[in-house]
Amino acid sequence: MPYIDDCIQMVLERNPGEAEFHQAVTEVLRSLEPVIGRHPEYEKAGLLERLTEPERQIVFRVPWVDDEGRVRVNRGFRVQFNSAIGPYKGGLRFHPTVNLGIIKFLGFEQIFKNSLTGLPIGGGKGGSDFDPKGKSEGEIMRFCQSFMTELYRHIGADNDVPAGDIGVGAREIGYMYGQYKRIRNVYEGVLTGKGLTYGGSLGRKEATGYGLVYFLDEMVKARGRSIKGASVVISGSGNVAIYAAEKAVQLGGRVVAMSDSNGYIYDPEGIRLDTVKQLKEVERKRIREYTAVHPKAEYHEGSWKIWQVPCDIALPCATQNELDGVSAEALINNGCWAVAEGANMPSTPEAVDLFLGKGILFAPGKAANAGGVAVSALEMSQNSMRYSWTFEEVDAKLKEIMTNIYKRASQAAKEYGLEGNLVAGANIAGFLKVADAMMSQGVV
Ligand code: NDP
Ligand code: 2IT
Repeated sequence: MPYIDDCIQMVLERNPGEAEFHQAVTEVLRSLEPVIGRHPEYEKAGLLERLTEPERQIVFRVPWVDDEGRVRVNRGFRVQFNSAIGPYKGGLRFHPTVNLGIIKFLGFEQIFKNSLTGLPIGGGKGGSDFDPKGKSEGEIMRFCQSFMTELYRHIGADNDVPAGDIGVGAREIGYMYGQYKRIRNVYEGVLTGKGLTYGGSLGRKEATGYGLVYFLDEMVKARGRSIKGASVVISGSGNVAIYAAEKAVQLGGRVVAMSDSNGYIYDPEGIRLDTVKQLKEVERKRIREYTAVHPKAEYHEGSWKIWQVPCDIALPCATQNELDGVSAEALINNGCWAVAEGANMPSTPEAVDLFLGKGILFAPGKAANAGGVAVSALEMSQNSMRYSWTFEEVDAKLKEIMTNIYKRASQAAKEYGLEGNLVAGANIAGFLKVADAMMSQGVV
Protein backbone atom coordinates (compact mmCIF):
# COMPACT_ATOMS: atom_id res chain seq x y z
CA MET A 1 0.00 0.00 0.00
CA PRO A 2 1.70 3.25 -1.17
CA TYR A 3 0.78 5.36 1.88
CA ILE A 4 2.28 2.81 4.27
CA ASP A 5 5.33 2.21 2.06
CA ASP A 6 5.96 5.97 1.92
CA CYS A 7 5.58 6.36 5.68
CA ILE A 8 8.01 3.54 6.42
CA GLN A 9 10.48 4.99 3.91
CA MET A 10 10.16 8.40 5.55
CA VAL A 11 10.81 6.97 9.01
CA LEU A 12 13.91 5.13 7.79
CA GLU A 13 15.33 8.24 6.13
CA ARG A 14 14.52 10.60 8.97
CA ASN A 15 15.91 8.40 11.72
CA PRO A 16 19.18 7.04 10.34
CA GLY A 17 20.98 4.32 12.28
CA GLU A 18 18.05 3.57 14.60
CA ALA A 19 17.63 -0.10 13.67
CA GLU A 20 15.32 -1.10 16.53
CA PHE A 21 13.05 1.89 15.93
CA HIS A 22 12.87 0.99 12.23
CA GLN A 23 12.04 -2.61 13.16
CA ALA A 24 9.21 -1.65 15.54
CA VAL A 25 7.68 0.91 13.15
CA THR A 26 7.89 -1.41 10.15
CA GLU A 27 6.12 -4.23 11.99
CA VAL A 28 3.30 -2.03 13.25
CA LEU A 29 2.71 -0.08 10.03
CA ARG A 30 2.72 -3.22 7.86
CA SER A 31 0.09 -4.80 10.07
CA LEU A 32 -2.11 -1.69 9.75
CA GLU A 33 -2.64 -2.13 6.00
CA PRO A 34 -6.17 -3.54 6.32
CA VAL A 35 -7.11 -0.69 8.69
CA ILE A 36 -5.78 2.04 6.44
CA GLY A 37 -7.67 0.35 3.59
CA ARG A 38 -10.93 0.88 5.49
CA HIS A 39 -10.04 4.38 6.72
CA PRO A 40 -8.81 6.57 3.85
CA GLU A 41 -9.38 9.61 6.08
CA TYR A 42 -6.26 8.67 8.10
CA GLU A 43 -4.02 9.41 5.14
CA LYS A 44 -5.57 12.85 4.61
CA ALA A 45 -5.01 13.57 8.30
CA GLY A 46 -1.35 12.56 8.08
CA LEU A 47 -2.04 10.20 10.94
CA LEU A 48 0.84 7.76 10.44
CA GLU A 49 3.36 10.56 9.85
CA ARG A 50 2.30 12.10 13.17
CA LEU A 51 2.15 8.78 15.00
CA THR A 52 5.75 7.90 14.07
CA GLU A 53 7.19 11.28 15.10
CA PRO A 54 7.57 11.70 18.88
CA GLU A 55 5.75 14.70 20.34
CA ARG A 56 8.91 15.62 22.24
CA GLN A 57 12.41 14.14 22.70
CA ILE A 58 14.62 15.20 25.57
CA VAL A 59 18.34 14.31 25.65
CA PHE A 60 20.41 15.51 28.57
CA ARG A 61 23.76 15.31 30.36
CA VAL A 62 23.93 13.32 33.59
CA PRO A 63 27.12 14.17 35.46
CA TRP A 64 27.94 12.34 38.70
CA VAL A 65 30.95 11.61 40.90
CA ASP A 66 32.13 8.03 41.44
CA ASP A 67 33.56 6.59 44.65
CA GLU A 68 37.11 7.48 43.58
CA GLY A 69 36.13 11.11 43.17
CA ARG A 70 36.20 11.02 39.37
CA VAL A 71 33.57 12.89 37.41
CA ARG A 72 31.56 10.64 35.11
CA VAL A 73 29.14 11.73 32.40
CA ASN A 74 26.24 9.68 31.06
CA ARG A 75 23.48 10.56 28.64
CA GLY A 76 19.85 10.72 29.76
CA PHE A 77 16.75 10.41 27.55
CA ARG A 78 13.01 10.89 27.79
CA VAL A 79 10.93 10.44 24.67
CA GLN A 80 7.36 11.69 25.09
CA PHE A 81 5.89 9.90 22.14
CA ASN A 82 2.13 10.24 22.17
CA SER A 83 -0.32 11.83 24.61
CA ALA A 84 -3.56 11.39 22.63
CA ILE A 85 -5.22 9.16 25.23
CA GLY A 86 -3.48 10.17 28.45
CA PRO A 87 -0.30 11.43 30.11
CA TYR A 88 2.93 9.91 28.80
CA LYS A 89 3.63 6.64 30.60
CA GLY A 90 6.48 4.22 30.30
CA GLY A 91 9.61 2.97 32.00
CA LEU A 92 13.18 4.15 32.39
CA ARG A 93 15.96 1.79 31.29
CA PHE A 94 19.51 2.00 32.64
CA HIS A 95 21.77 -0.15 30.48
CA PRO A 96 25.00 0.56 28.52
CA THR A 97 23.24 -0.27 25.23
CA VAL A 98 20.69 2.55 25.64
CA ASN A 99 20.65 5.18 22.90
CA LEU A 100 17.98 7.37 21.34
CA GLY A 101 16.92 4.68 18.85
CA ILE A 102 16.33 2.14 21.62
CA ILE A 103 14.26 4.60 23.63
CA LYS A 104 12.24 5.53 20.54
CA PHE A 105 11.48 1.90 19.73
CA LEU A 106 10.36 1.31 23.32
CA GLY A 107 8.32 4.52 23.41
CA PHE A 108 6.63 3.68 20.12
CA GLU A 109 5.67 0.18 21.32
CA GLN A 110 4.40 1.70 24.55
CA ILE A 111 1.75 3.77 22.71
CA PHE A 112 -0.09 0.65 21.52
CA LYS A 113 0.54 -1.37 24.66
CA ASN A 114 -0.87 1.35 26.87
CA SER A 115 -3.87 1.76 24.60
CA LEU A 116 -4.55 -1.99 24.80
CA THR A 117 -4.81 -1.85 28.60
CA GLY A 118 -8.01 0.20 28.19
CA LEU A 119 -6.64 2.72 30.71
CA PRO A 120 -5.99 6.43 29.99
CA ILE A 121 -2.22 6.43 29.46
CA GLY A 122 -0.17 7.78 26.55
CA GLY A 123 3.20 6.43 25.39
CA GLY A 124 6.68 7.41 26.54
CA LYS A 125 10.01 5.91 27.51
CA GLY A 126 13.33 7.04 28.90
CA GLY A 127 16.59 5.96 30.41
CA SER A 128 20.33 6.26 30.28
CA ASP A 129 23.44 4.49 29.02
CA PHE A 130 24.52 4.25 32.69
CA ASP A 131 25.51 0.71 33.68
CA PRO A 132 24.36 -0.12 37.22
CA LYS A 133 26.43 -3.32 37.27
CA GLY A 134 29.35 -3.15 39.69
CA LYS A 135 28.35 0.27 41.06
CA SER A 136 28.17 0.91 44.80
CA GLU A 137 24.95 1.94 46.58
CA GLY A 138 26.32 5.46 46.85
CA GLU A 139 27.11 5.65 43.15
CA ILE A 140 23.64 4.38 42.21
CA MET A 141 22.04 6.99 44.48
CA ARG A 142 24.14 9.87 43.18
CA PHE A 143 23.47 8.87 39.59
CA CYS A 144 19.70 8.64 40.20
CA GLN A 145 19.70 12.03 41.92
CA SER A 146 21.60 13.66 39.07
CA PHE A 147 19.31 12.03 36.50
CA MET A 148 16.22 13.39 38.28
CA THR A 149 17.77 16.83 38.76
CA GLU A 150 17.26 17.33 35.02
CA LEU A 151 14.28 15.04 34.39
CA TYR A 152 12.03 16.63 37.05
CA ARG A 153 11.28 19.68 34.89
CA HIS A 154 9.83 17.52 32.12
CA ILE A 155 7.56 15.19 34.12
CA GLY A 156 4.64 15.32 36.57
CA ALA A 157 1.74 13.25 37.86
CA ASP A 158 -0.61 14.65 35.17
CA ASN A 159 1.96 15.00 32.43
CA ASP A 160 4.49 12.17 32.27
CA VAL A 161 4.87 9.34 34.78
CA PRO A 162 8.00 7.16 34.39
CA ALA A 163 8.54 3.75 36.02
CA GLY A 164 11.14 0.97 35.93
CA ASP A 165 12.49 -1.15 33.11
CA ILE A 166 15.85 -2.96 32.68
CA GLY A 167 18.25 -1.82 35.40
CA VAL A 168 15.62 0.28 37.17
CA GLY A 169 13.76 -1.33 40.05
CA ALA A 170 12.39 -0.26 43.42
CA ARG A 171 15.82 0.92 44.63
CA GLU A 172 16.35 3.35 41.73
CA ILE A 173 12.72 4.51 41.76
CA GLY A 174 13.12 5.31 45.48
CA TYR A 175 16.20 7.49 44.92
CA MET A 176 14.58 9.28 41.99
CA TYR A 177 11.33 9.82 43.87
CA GLY A 178 13.19 11.30 46.85
CA GLN A 179 15.02 13.74 44.61
CA TYR A 180 11.87 14.76 42.71
CA LYS A 181 10.03 15.44 45.96
CA ARG A 182 12.93 17.45 47.30
CA ILE A 183 13.19 19.66 44.22
CA ARG A 184 9.49 20.16 43.55
CA ASN A 185 8.27 20.09 47.15
CA VAL A 186 5.17 18.14 46.12
CA TYR A 187 4.10 14.68 47.14
CA GLU A 188 2.55 13.26 43.99
CA GLY A 189 2.49 10.04 42.00
CA VAL A 190 5.13 11.16 39.52
CA LEU A 191 6.71 7.70 39.33
CA THR A 192 5.22 4.22 39.59
CA GLY A 193 6.80 1.08 40.95
CA LYS A 194 7.38 2.95 44.21
CA GLY A 195 7.96 1.20 47.54
CA LEU A 196 4.87 0.27 49.51
CA THR A 197 5.58 2.76 52.31
CA TYR A 198 5.53 5.82 50.03
CA GLY A 199 2.74 5.34 47.52
CA GLY A 200 3.56 2.13 45.69
CA SER A 201 0.86 -0.33 44.72
CA LEU A 202 0.62 -3.87 45.98
CA GLY A 203 1.05 -6.19 43.03
CA ARG A 204 3.15 -3.84 40.85
CA LYS A 205 6.33 -5.87 41.40
CA GLU A 206 4.59 -9.04 40.24
CA ALA A 207 2.40 -7.41 37.59
CA THR A 208 4.35 -7.85 34.36
CA GLY A 209 5.25 -11.50 35.00
CA TYR A 210 1.87 -12.46 36.42
CA GLY A 211 0.09 -10.59 33.64
CA LEU A 212 2.18 -12.37 31.02
CA VAL A 213 1.10 -15.75 32.34
CA TYR A 214 -2.56 -14.66 32.66
CA PHE A 215 -2.40 -13.70 28.98
CA LEU A 216 -0.66 -16.97 28.09
CA ASP A 217 -3.33 -18.88 30.00
CA GLU A 218 -6.12 -17.22 27.97
CA MET A 219 -4.28 -17.91 24.72
CA VAL A 220 -3.62 -21.60 25.40
CA LYS A 221 -7.12 -22.21 26.79
CA ALA A 222 -8.62 -20.86 23.57
CA ARG A 223 -6.73 -23.63 21.77
CA GLY A 224 -7.92 -26.25 24.32
CA ARG A 225 -4.49 -26.55 25.91
CA SER A 226 -3.16 -25.91 29.40
CA ILE A 227 -0.12 -24.61 31.25
CA LYS A 228 -0.60 -27.46 33.72
CA GLY A 229 2.12 -30.04 33.26
CA ALA A 230 3.94 -27.99 30.61
CA SER A 231 7.70 -27.44 30.71
CA VAL A 232 8.59 -23.76 30.54
CA VAL A 233 11.82 -22.00 29.52
CA ILE A 234 12.20 -18.37 30.61
CA SER A 235 15.04 -16.11 29.51
CA GLY A 236 16.28 -13.46 31.92
CA SER A 237 16.17 -13.57 35.71
CA GLY A 238 15.06 -10.04 36.42
CA ASN A 239 11.74 -8.61 37.52
CA VAL A 240 9.66 -9.91 34.62
CA ALA A 241 11.27 -13.36 34.45
CA ILE A 242 11.03 -14.08 38.18
CA TYR A 243 7.32 -13.31 38.50
CA ALA A 244 6.47 -15.01 35.21
CA ALA A 245 8.14 -18.10 36.65
CA GLU A 246 6.23 -17.76 39.92
CA LYS A 247 2.83 -17.58 38.21
CA ALA A 248 3.69 -20.33 35.71
CA VAL A 249 4.49 -22.64 38.62
CA GLN A 250 1.29 -21.62 40.45
CA LEU A 251 -0.66 -22.68 37.36
CA GLY A 252 1.03 -26.08 37.24
CA GLY A 253 3.94 -25.43 34.85
CA ARG A 254 7.51 -26.59 35.45
CA VAL A 255 10.18 -23.95 34.83
CA VAL A 256 13.33 -25.78 33.74
CA ALA A 257 15.65 -22.99 32.55
CA MET A 258 16.37 -19.30 33.28
CA SER A 259 19.26 -17.01 32.25
CA ASP A 260 21.11 -13.74 32.49
CA SER A 261 23.26 -12.02 29.88
CA ASN A 262 26.15 -14.44 30.52
CA GLY A 263 24.48 -17.84 30.41
CA TYR A 264 21.63 -20.05 31.54
CA ILE A 265 20.82 -22.57 34.25
CA TYR A 266 19.01 -25.83 33.57
CA ASP A 267 17.30 -27.71 36.36
CA PRO A 268 15.10 -30.54 35.04
CA GLU A 269 13.43 -30.94 38.44
CA GLY A 270 12.20 -27.38 38.26
CA ILE A 271 14.08 -24.20 39.14
CA ARG A 272 13.90 -23.18 42.80
CA LEU A 273 12.59 -19.63 42.68
CA ASP A 274 13.44 -18.85 46.28
CA THR A 275 17.11 -19.31 45.33
CA VAL A 276 16.78 -17.16 42.19
CA LYS A 277 15.07 -14.39 44.18
CA GLN A 278 17.76 -14.47 46.86
CA LEU A 279 20.56 -14.35 44.25
CA LYS A 280 19.02 -11.71 42.01
CA GLU A 281 16.79 -9.51 44.18
CA VAL A 282 18.84 -9.55 47.38
CA GLU A 283 22.47 -10.36 46.58
CA ARG A 284 22.53 -9.02 42.97
CA LYS A 285 24.70 -11.94 41.85
CA ARG A 286 25.04 -13.81 38.56
CA ILE A 287 22.69 -16.70 37.70
CA ARG A 288 25.62 -19.14 37.55
CA GLU A 289 25.75 -18.99 41.37
CA TYR A 290 22.56 -21.06 41.39
CA THR A 291 24.59 -24.22 40.82
CA ALA A 292 26.56 -23.55 44.00
CA VAL A 293 23.29 -23.92 45.93
CA HIS A 294 21.82 -26.69 43.74
CA PRO A 295 24.75 -28.77 42.45
CA LYS A 296 22.49 -31.03 40.38
CA ALA A 297 21.53 -28.11 38.16
CA GLU A 298 23.67 -27.23 35.13
CA TYR A 299 25.09 -23.87 34.09
CA HIS A 300 25.94 -23.14 30.45
CA GLU A 301 27.72 -20.08 29.11
CA GLY A 302 25.94 -18.19 26.30
CA SER A 303 22.50 -16.79 27.11
CA TRP A 304 21.07 -17.37 23.61
CA LYS A 305 21.63 -21.13 23.94
CA ILE A 306 18.71 -21.28 26.35
CA TRP A 307 16.42 -21.66 23.31
CA GLN A 308 18.00 -25.04 22.57
CA VAL A 309 16.51 -26.44 25.79
CA PRO A 310 13.43 -28.51 24.84
CA CYS A 311 10.19 -27.08 26.26
CA ASP A 312 6.46 -26.75 25.66
CA ILE A 313 6.33 -23.03 26.39
CA ALA A 314 8.98 -20.33 25.87
CA LEU A 315 8.79 -16.96 27.62
CA PRO A 316 11.48 -14.52 26.43
CA CYS A 317 11.77 -12.04 29.31
CA ALA A 318 15.24 -10.46 28.89
CA THR A 319 15.67 -7.96 26.04
CA GLN A 320 15.01 -7.01 22.40
CA ASN A 321 16.05 -9.38 19.59
CA GLU A 322 17.23 -12.07 21.99
CA LEU A 323 15.39 -14.80 20.06
CA ASP A 324 16.36 -15.04 16.38
CA GLY A 325 15.33 -17.29 13.49
CA VAL A 326 17.83 -20.00 14.39
CA SER A 327 16.59 -20.09 17.99
CA ALA A 328 12.96 -20.12 16.81
CA GLU A 329 13.69 -23.15 14.63
CA ALA A 330 15.37 -24.93 17.54
CA LEU A 331 12.32 -24.27 19.75
CA ILE A 332 9.88 -25.49 17.10
CA ASN A 333 11.94 -28.60 16.27
CA ASN A 334 12.05 -29.46 19.97
CA GLY A 335 8.26 -29.38 20.27
CA CYS A 336 7.59 -25.92 21.69
CA TRP A 337 3.93 -25.01 21.06
CA ALA A 338 3.52 -21.61 22.71
CA VAL A 339 5.64 -18.45 22.97
CA ALA A 340 4.66 -15.36 24.98
CA GLU A 341 6.89 -12.29 25.08
CA GLY A 342 7.56 -10.78 28.49
CA ALA A 343 10.30 -8.55 27.12
CA ASN A 344 9.75 -5.79 24.55
CA MET A 345 10.34 -7.05 21.00
CA PRO A 346 12.47 -10.07 22.06
CA SER A 347 11.76 -12.04 18.89
CA THR A 348 13.36 -10.91 15.63
CA PRO A 349 11.05 -10.53 12.59
CA GLU A 350 12.39 -13.87 11.25
CA ALA A 351 11.47 -15.60 14.51
CA VAL A 352 7.97 -14.08 14.53
CA ASP A 353 7.38 -15.19 10.93
CA LEU A 354 8.45 -18.73 11.81
CA PHE A 355 6.18 -18.91 14.85
CA LEU A 356 3.17 -17.58 12.96
CA GLY A 357 3.93 -19.67 9.88
CA LYS A 358 4.19 -22.89 11.88
CA GLY A 359 1.00 -22.24 13.85
CA ILE A 360 2.78 -21.82 17.19
CA LEU A 361 0.62 -19.94 19.70
CA PHE A 362 2.37 -16.56 19.78
CA ALA A 363 1.69 -13.65 22.15
CA PRO A 364 3.46 -10.40 21.18
CA GLY A 365 5.05 -8.34 23.95
CA LYS A 366 2.94 -5.25 23.54
CA ALA A 367 -0.12 -7.30 24.48
CA ALA A 368 1.36 -9.95 26.75
CA ASN A 369 3.62 -7.75 28.90
CA ALA A 370 1.10 -4.91 29.32
CA GLY A 371 0.28 -6.03 32.87
CA GLY A 372 3.18 -4.01 34.29
CA VAL A 373 2.09 -0.70 32.86
CA ALA A 374 -1.54 -1.54 33.60
CA VAL A 375 -0.81 -1.89 37.31
CA SER A 376 1.31 1.27 37.05
CA ALA A 377 -1.87 3.02 35.87
CA LEU A 378 -3.70 1.49 38.84
CA GLU A 379 -0.93 2.89 41.07
CA MET A 380 -1.61 6.33 39.56
CA SER A 381 -5.32 5.94 40.36
CA GLN A 382 -4.58 4.93 43.94
CA ASN A 383 -2.19 7.89 44.35
CA SER A 384 -4.85 10.31 43.06
CA MET A 385 -7.41 8.88 45.45
CA ARG A 386 -4.86 8.80 48.28
CA TYR A 387 -6.02 5.28 48.95
CA SER A 388 -4.69 1.80 48.32
CA TRP A 389 -6.24 -1.45 47.21
CA THR A 390 -5.36 -4.87 48.62
CA PHE A 391 -3.13 -7.26 46.71
CA GLU A 392 -6.18 -9.37 45.87
CA GLU A 393 -8.05 -6.36 44.47
CA VAL A 394 -5.12 -5.32 42.28
CA ASP A 395 -4.47 -8.89 41.13
CA ALA A 396 -8.14 -9.38 40.20
CA LYS A 397 -8.09 -6.15 38.16
CA LEU A 398 -4.83 -7.23 36.47
CA LYS A 399 -6.32 -10.56 35.51
CA GLU A 400 -9.41 -8.92 34.08
CA ILE A 401 -7.28 -6.42 32.13
CA MET A 402 -5.12 -9.20 30.63
CA THR A 403 -8.21 -11.20 29.67
CA ASN A 404 -9.64 -8.12 27.99
CA ILE A 405 -6.40 -7.45 26.11
CA TYR A 406 -6.48 -11.02 24.82
CA LYS A 407 -10.09 -10.55 23.73
CA ARG A 408 -9.38 -7.20 22.05
CA ALA A 409 -6.37 -8.52 20.15
CA SER A 410 -8.00 -11.75 19.00
CA GLN A 411 -11.24 -9.93 18.10
CA ALA A 412 -9.39 -7.31 16.03
CA ALA A 413 -7.43 -10.01 14.21
CA LYS A 414 -10.67 -11.78 13.33
CA GLU A 415 -12.41 -8.59 12.25
CA TYR A 416 -9.63 -7.80 9.80
CA GLY A 417 -9.43 -11.31 8.35
CA LEU A 418 -6.31 -12.41 10.24
CA GLU A 419 -7.80 -14.81 12.77
CA GLY A 420 -5.28 -16.21 15.24
CA ASN A 421 -2.63 -13.59 14.41
CA LEU A 422 -2.24 -11.76 17.71
CA VAL A 423 0.65 -9.67 16.36
CA ALA A 424 -1.64 -7.97 13.86
CA GLY A 425 -4.58 -8.05 16.29
CA ALA A 426 -2.67 -6.28 19.07
CA ASN A 427 -1.28 -3.65 16.71
CA ILE A 428 -4.68 -2.96 15.18
CA ALA A 429 -6.62 -2.88 18.45
CA GLY A 430 -4.01 -0.67 20.13
CA PHE A 431 -3.88 1.65 17.12
CA LEU A 432 -7.64 2.15 16.67
CA LYS A 433 -8.19 3.86 20.04
CA VAL A 434 -5.20 6.17 19.60
CA ALA A 435 -6.18 6.95 16.01
CA ASP A 436 -9.72 7.84 17.02
CA ALA A 437 -8.46 10.15 19.77
CA MET A 438 -5.99 11.82 17.41
CA MET A 439 -8.65 12.34 14.75
CA SER A 440 -10.97 13.93 17.33
CA GLN A 441 -8.28 16.30 18.59
CA GLY A 442 -7.37 17.77 15.20
CA VAL A 443 -3.93 18.36 13.73
CA VAL A 444 -1.75 18.49 16.84
P1 NDP B 1 15.65 -6.43 34.86
O1 NDP B 1 16.72 -5.43 34.81
O2 NDP B 1 14.97 -6.73 36.13
O3 NDP B 1 16.15 -7.82 34.26
C1 NDP B 1 16.66 -7.90 32.99
C2 NDP B 1 17.08 -9.34 32.73
O4 NDP B 1 17.38 -9.50 31.36
C3 NDP B 1 18.36 -9.69 33.49
O5 NDP B 1 18.35 -11.06 33.78
C4 NDP B 1 19.43 -9.35 32.47
O6 NDP B 1 20.65 -10.04 32.65
C5 NDP B 1 18.77 -9.78 31.18
N1 NDP B 1 19.31 -9.00 30.08
C6 NDP B 1 19.34 -7.65 29.95
N2 NDP B 1 19.96 -7.28 28.84
C7 NDP B 1 20.35 -8.42 28.24
C8 NDP B 1 21.05 -8.70 27.04
N3 NDP B 1 21.48 -7.71 26.24
N4 NDP B 1 21.25 -10.01 26.73
C9 NDP B 1 20.82 -11.00 27.56
N5 NDP B 1 20.15 -10.79 28.70
C10 NDP B 1 19.92 -9.52 29.03
O7 NDP B 1 14.59 -5.95 33.75
P2 NDP B 1 13.05 -6.36 33.58
O8 NDP B 1 12.83 -7.76 34.02
O9 NDP B 1 12.24 -5.28 34.18
O10 NDP B 1 12.87 -6.23 32.01
C11 NDP B 1 13.05 -7.34 31.12
C12 NDP B 1 12.34 -7.06 29.82
O11 NDP B 1 10.95 -6.86 30.06
C13 NDP B 1 12.79 -5.81 29.07
O12 NDP B 1 12.66 -6.04 27.69
C14 NDP B 1 11.77 -4.76 29.49
O13 NDP B 1 11.66 -3.73 28.54
C15 NDP B 1 10.51 -5.63 29.51
N6 NDP B 1 9.39 -5.13 30.31
C16 NDP B 1 9.55 -4.79 31.63
C17 NDP B 1 8.46 -4.38 32.37
C18 NDP B 1 8.56 -4.10 33.82
O14 NDP B 1 7.53 -3.83 34.43
N7 NDP B 1 9.71 -4.17 34.44
C19 NDP B 1 7.13 -4.22 31.75
C20 NDP B 1 7.06 -4.68 30.38
C21 NDP B 1 8.16 -5.09 29.71
P3 NDP B 1 21.93 -9.27 33.26
O15 NDP B 1 21.64 -9.14 34.72
O16 NDP B 1 23.06 -10.16 32.94
O17 NDP B 1 22.00 -7.95 32.56
O1 2IT C 1 7.81 -1.75 29.05
C1 2IT C 1 7.01 -1.46 29.96
O2 2IT C 1 5.78 -1.51 29.77
C2 2IT C 1 7.54 -1.04 31.26
N1 2IT C 1 8.76 -1.03 31.43
C3 2IT C 1 6.61 -0.62 32.35
C4 2IT C 1 6.19 0.80 32.17
C5 2IT C 1 5.40 1.38 33.31
O3 2IT C 1 5.12 2.58 33.22
O4 2IT C 1 5.05 0.70 34.27
